[in-house]
Amino acid sequence: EHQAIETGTGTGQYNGQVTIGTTKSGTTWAMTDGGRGNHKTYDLKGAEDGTGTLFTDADDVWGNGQQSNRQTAGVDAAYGAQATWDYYKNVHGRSGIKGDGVGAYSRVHYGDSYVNAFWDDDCFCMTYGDGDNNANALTSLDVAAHEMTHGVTAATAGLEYSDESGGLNEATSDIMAAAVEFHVNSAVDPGDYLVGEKINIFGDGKPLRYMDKPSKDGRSKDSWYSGIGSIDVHYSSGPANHWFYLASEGSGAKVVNGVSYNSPTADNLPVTPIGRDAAARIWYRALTTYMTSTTDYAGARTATLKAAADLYGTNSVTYANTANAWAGIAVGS
Ligand code: ASN
Ligand code: ZN
Repeated sequence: EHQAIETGTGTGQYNGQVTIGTTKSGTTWAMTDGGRGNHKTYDLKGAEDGTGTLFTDADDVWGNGQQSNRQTAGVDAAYGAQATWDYYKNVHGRSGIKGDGVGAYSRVHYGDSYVNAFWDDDCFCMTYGDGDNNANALTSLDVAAHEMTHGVTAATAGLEYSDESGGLNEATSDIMAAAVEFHVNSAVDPGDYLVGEKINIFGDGKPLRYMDKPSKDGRSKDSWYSGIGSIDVHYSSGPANHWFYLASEGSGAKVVNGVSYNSPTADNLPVTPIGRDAAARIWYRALTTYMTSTTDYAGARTATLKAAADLYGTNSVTYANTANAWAGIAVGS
């Protein structure tokens, strides 16, 4: 049967009113993004396996901003996948997670009051819980971009999810999530260097992680040290997240989009920023060209310097300040 590529309107819990790519078949629209490799969004209806039910609709107007409307979480997940697809396509020239133009899929309403979201290499899909008391779905833009980026990492460097490579894998997801958020920079979710600031995961409104000073969460590390590979990958990611902040914005106090940051350096020397776009381009090129499954912090430094040399030249100010940002997290000198 003929399928037409359409653009629907939706209202998510976090992204507000957005347009989402849909597909029309007969008189019914489906949450299948025809312009982005047919990426699909499914309703698991509390199940913890399978794909559940593809979201469909009679008028191509989806969700109402309330979590009680089943489509609302679907809108945010679909929008997150769409924004992340567009970011990789428009900024890095990458078409889809594998770079082959083929969409993956998202599943929302996983389990009961499940407070997490995850990427799974086996289904090559993203999954989102509904949060504590099924009140704050884990479907914010940065969380979606984080999970989808796990797919990009799996399809490229393949950073193993343990030891220092595991921290770099996690940081890659946080870094690209921040880049996606800044790229969209919508009034309802302006770009920031916070992770999960909208999902109220602790019940006190605080974000899950901070990139300017990762130790603000009480667990993540600001700088590299010998042995950091033995802590949880969501905390050994701290120094690389901190590298991205330092490279993007520089050390010290700064306000970006109304959020105050204050980033220290390991050696107390100042870091001059290269800018967020250069930092993201360097990280992406390092990930896709030079990092491997066992890359550690020292290897990540080398990979980004090679990437900076490719993109900007070894005599560039950008190259020098890329290295200075690594010194700021006690990697290299
Ligand atoms: N939300 C977590 C993550 O993407 C799930 C996990 O720990 N695997 O890292
Ligand atoms: Zn992750």
